[in-house]
Amino acid sequence: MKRVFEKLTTIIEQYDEIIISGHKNLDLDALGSSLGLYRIIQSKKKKVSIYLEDNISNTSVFKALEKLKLYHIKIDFVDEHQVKEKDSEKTLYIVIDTHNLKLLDQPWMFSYFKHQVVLDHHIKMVDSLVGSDLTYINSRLSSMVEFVTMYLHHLNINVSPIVGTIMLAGMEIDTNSYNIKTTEQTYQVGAYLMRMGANNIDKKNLLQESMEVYKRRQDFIKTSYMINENMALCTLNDEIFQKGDLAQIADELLQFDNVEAAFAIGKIGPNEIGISARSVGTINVQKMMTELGGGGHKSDAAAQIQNATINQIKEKLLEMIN
Ligand SMILES: [Mn+2]
Repeated sequence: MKRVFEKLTTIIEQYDEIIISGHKNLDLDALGSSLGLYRIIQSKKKKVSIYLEDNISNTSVFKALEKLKLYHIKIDFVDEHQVKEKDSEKTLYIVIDTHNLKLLDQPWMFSYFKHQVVLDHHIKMVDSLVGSDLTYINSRLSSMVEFVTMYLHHLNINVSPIVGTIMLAGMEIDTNSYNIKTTEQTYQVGAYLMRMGANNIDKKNLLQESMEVYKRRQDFIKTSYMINENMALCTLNDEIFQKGDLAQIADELLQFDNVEAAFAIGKIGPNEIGISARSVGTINVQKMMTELGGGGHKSDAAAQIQNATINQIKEKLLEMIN
């Protein structure tokens, strides 16, 4: 990876301003690696900011942002409007932890900037983003935190203990607590972050709830089934959920074999049912959700229905599909 680090350094040095962006539904790996990279760019005396989506749905990320404030770590986070004010020719846009345009919170940003870098560790897709300056996709890495920590190590740059903690937590999430994609290097990176002062109590606190939420989501995913040859459905129980929970389940169902569209239906209020729909792009779910009174995009849509039951919405959906 030494060569990539050197290339990246050369690229960073060419720009006065750089924006880092993770994927939508930002998680701790995307945030942690962005923070590490932020530190590197800052050390090169460049203006740097991290794009942050409007609604943070991930509890761990929310907690991490609170912790940064608590420890007085100043990070320049920017929103969509602030990004629009940046010079699209002179600013470098770095996408980290995804190489899928559809997984960007604001897909327009990618082509808006003339110069881009794409850094990811997910298995390469056919329609992957290509950065004008650099594309580096390495699926042997456990996480983008692993990559950025190796980079920090290469440059001999430190991060603050709380950033180290967030990074360590991000790596733990992506490796499912060092059970998958974990190599000798992953542990070395963990050791390096501990040396920076990463704190296990803070880390546990960041992860605690999210692990429960994760497991709960997995339980529902287990009960999901195919409604025809290319569509999957998950119906939740009688508890009240957040709209974001439904979206995440539908999103996750897309990763399975043959699934081109996925739906999650559940209660989002005492008298309100929510349905979230996702597609890989081949099936127009917006049309379906519009019929249910909702809307969205071709591959990402939802509807909220008052005074209905989960079963009624499920039946409507099945009717529509048949
Ligand atoms: Mn990741």
